[in-house]
Amino acid sequence: MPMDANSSEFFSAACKLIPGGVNSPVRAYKSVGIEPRFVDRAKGSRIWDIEGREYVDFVASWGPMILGHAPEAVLEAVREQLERGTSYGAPTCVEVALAEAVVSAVPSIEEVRMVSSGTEATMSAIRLARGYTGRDKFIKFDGNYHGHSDALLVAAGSGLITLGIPSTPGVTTGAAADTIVVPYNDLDAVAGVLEAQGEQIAAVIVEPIAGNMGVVPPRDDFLQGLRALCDSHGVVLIFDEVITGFRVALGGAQELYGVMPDLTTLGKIIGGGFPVGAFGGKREIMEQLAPVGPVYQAGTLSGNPVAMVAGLATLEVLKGPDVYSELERKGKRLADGLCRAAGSAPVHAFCTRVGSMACMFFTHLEVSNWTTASTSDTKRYAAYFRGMLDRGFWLAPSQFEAAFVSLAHTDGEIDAFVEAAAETLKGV
Ligand code: KE4
Repeated sequence: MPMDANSSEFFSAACKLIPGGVNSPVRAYKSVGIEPRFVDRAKGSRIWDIEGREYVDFVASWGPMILGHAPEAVLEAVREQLERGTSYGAPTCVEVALAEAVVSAVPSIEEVRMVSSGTEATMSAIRLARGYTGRDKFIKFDGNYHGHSDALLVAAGSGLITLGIPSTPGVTTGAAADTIVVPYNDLDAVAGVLEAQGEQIAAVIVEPIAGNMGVVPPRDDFLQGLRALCDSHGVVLIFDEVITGFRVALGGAQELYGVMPDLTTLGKIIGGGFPVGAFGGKREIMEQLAPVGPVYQAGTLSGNPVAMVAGLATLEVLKGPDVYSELERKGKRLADGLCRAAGSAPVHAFCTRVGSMACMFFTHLEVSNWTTASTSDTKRYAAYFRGMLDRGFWLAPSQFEAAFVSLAHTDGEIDAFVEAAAETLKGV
């Protein structure tokens, strides 16, 4: 492939070598009606495509780049580690240091196991909850996405919703048989299932702030209610904080809302841009894991030193003063601006936000679950996406994702985003 080829040439070559030309479906831009642009590089809040066009990035690699791209602190730590080797498959001091940072930051975590993706983290957390309780079934919420392990690919959100695949071939009836799906923000539905089958239910897994059907905050009593219901039925409460962990507070959504899960899954930010996932929680549950307990889980590159130093350097910055008040200020500036822009637009659109994660919905309805989120006009979102891209703003190519503000975004860039959105909304 000539290196001076353009995105379209690279994409047609990629499509001959990689299914759909991408290594993760949502990147194919299927729901926004154009071909994807190939990225050349990124730094801070900016990203450049191979045609040399510059954009202000609000995808942040789907969440990890909370400091902005290629932050010096992470580059320095990674450069130093590279000279010492990249993977040993043996215990290292730096994975203890990252475990220490996670345990001290996330209120409910007493012990944590590192893995290499959010999918691995949630798959392992479900297995651990089943092993700990001796029960098979678990509850998830429609529109929540927890990665692509079989039992969790049942009415999942994120890519599946975007690609319009209600559930995916290849997941066997048996694999999905123990997964119960209820509407998000619906405590009565959870109570009903637990009343009927509580003694068979190992866990409830939830995105404490939904980020895979657009950004949908929990209703006031939702998380507290889940905690109480799980307590009364001996069910493990799992917060999937792969997006929200270290995003909405240093201690994640559980710190923000003051609700303690039994297990937490993490990913994205704790890898600082490298492949890392983690699951952690109560010692009594975590010690059911091999080699201490009987529940097996393993991984060649789990705790990989390069990824560990990148994650550690990222968390060190996030532990600094005023970080989350600054992210809150920037997130609010963006969302307030977008609400103003939407308010004066000819279309029905509104912005939802928690902290530095936000999204623009194109629907008349108040969005509280997948049923209401799915009424969004995805064609209008696609037109909004294309208009923003043409004006130099890099957004998630799906109505059912989040936009992320980083510490690197300036007020000027946020205001320019709002101005471009006001312009774009006039024409969608
Ligand atoms: P990964 O396996 O992609 O690292 O994590 C899966 C996962 C688990 N839990 C939550 C709440 C998640 O949001 C994710 C993955 N997020 C999507 C975007 N919303 C990743 C982007 C993609 O699939 O390409």
